[in-house]
Amino acid sequence: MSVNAKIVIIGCGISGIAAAHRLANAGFHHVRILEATARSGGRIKTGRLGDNIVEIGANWIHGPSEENPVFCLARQYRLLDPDALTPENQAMDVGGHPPWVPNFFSSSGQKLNAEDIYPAQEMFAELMYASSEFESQGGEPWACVGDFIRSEAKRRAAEEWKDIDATTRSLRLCVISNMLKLECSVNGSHSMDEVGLGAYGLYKTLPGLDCTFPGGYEGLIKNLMSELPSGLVTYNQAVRCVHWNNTEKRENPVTIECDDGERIASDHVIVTVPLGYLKKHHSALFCPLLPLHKLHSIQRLGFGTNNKIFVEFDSPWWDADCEIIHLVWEDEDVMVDHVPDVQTSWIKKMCGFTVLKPTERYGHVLCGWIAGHESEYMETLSEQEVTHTITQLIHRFTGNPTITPRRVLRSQWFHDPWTCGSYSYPGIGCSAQDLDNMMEPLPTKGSQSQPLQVLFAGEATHPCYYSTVHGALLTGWREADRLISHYSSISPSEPPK
Ligand code: 6YU
Repeated sequence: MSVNAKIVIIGCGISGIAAAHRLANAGFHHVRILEATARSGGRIKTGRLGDNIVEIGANWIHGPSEENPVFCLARQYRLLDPDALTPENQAMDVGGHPPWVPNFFSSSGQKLNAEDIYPAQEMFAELMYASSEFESQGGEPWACVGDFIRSEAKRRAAEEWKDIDATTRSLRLCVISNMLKLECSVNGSHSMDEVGLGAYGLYKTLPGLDCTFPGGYEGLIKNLMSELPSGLVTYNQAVRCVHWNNTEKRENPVTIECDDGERIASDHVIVTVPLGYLKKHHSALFCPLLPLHKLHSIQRLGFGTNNKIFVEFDSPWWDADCEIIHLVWEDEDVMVDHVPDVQTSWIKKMCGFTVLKPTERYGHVLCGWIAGHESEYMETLSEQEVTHTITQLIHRFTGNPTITPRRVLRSQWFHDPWTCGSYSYPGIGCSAQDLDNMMEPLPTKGSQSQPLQVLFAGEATHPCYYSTVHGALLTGWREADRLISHYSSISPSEPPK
């Protein structure tokens, strides 16, 4: 197939790249990507901390197995460690929660006994599993995941832990607060009170134990980019407005207006800007405005902030086999996942650290996780202030005032003007219909205008893999396929312009 239709893709993240790849391979000659920044990859961003490679954005391949296109591409490009390729690794089904070896530290400087904590971890895991079991049909007992977890944990604690001493029971409830904060990071939400219970089960996991890219996630982007025709991407070219349904002209019904004033006439545009950007700029980005049902779905879906704070040490203060460090505040037995005063106690939102492994590759580097408005506030502080607060935190939780981080590096996704947060989650009142609305092309069905003028891709448009790289990639392919089948259905005697 050789097609002359003019297609503009807004955004050079994985979804935009995937769409361009598919279209170029199908014989579309006039495909352009317009990217606001100077780089490809979007929320896939590999950085450096001293000699170490660290991921500022996406970290893992979630569910690395045959069904995961990111895993298949990474394998094809030889970007993975042998461990990740084994059939055993691919077959492990952990339901999105890898069984990491934990260390628990408390705010009074104690390393906690795993046996005291385990029942709280187990109860929390059961309640998270139960949260994903509700249908989006209004039958759920609470509107949000946070209320469901708190009320069930309270009820079960009173029943199941009634015979244990008050101190241990209180500590277990504090552990539940820690787990709620961790879930805020996983979901990219400010609080689990903002995550809808009815739609929580829409997210689907794939088998396979999550793995990383030893040479950095951006290796995937570099390989894909090397297979695109050169000059296809224009960098530092932000789009200001998509003028669609341009009724004067039947040819090129879409005009893309860029920040620098350039106007590009096209037949189709694939919009891949993040949901955070869309929430903030939708009214300026589309002329005419988006239909109301689409706008309401953009508003109902959640898009919060999850940031990382990398900290390097000369030597470890955690166990050799430890993979995750939980920080348990002993004054949080009321099961809270956000702090009362962001400016003075933002650090209490940090749920803990994952340990970068293997040690031979990374040395002693931890990745701290902090979500929500506390995370957004952290972004406004200087690197010195963040380093100082992290150092105080570690002194407090280890009881060792001599530990000094060698280097610190944090991400700042909320203040990235082209992302405005980290990734999407189902907000309160969301349903599968909202994700359908997100991906619906414009003009909507039934309109007399030229079809498929504006198409939508990006992680927030995937019906069950939203918030992931594989979800984003699949949406790019989906929208490319939509155009490919549209042009395949036009008879050769009536070639497109
Ligand atoms: C994953 C992971 N991961 C951590 C952190 C982040 C994300 N994700 P892009 O934004 O990439 O591209 C859009 C482009 O558009 C961009 O380049 C812009 O500059 C450009 N643009 C914007 N406006 C423009 C304009 N006006 N004009 C021109 N250009 C414009 N995913 O698989 N594994 O470990 C993580 C993580 C800190 C920030 C992640 C992870 C999410 C992915 O990074 C993300 O989905 C994709 O990269 C998005 O690609 P895209 O093309 O759509 O947009 C049970 C249950 C719970 C449910 N949740 C499960 C949790 C799973 C998510 N886990 C994430 C965890 C981490 C740690």
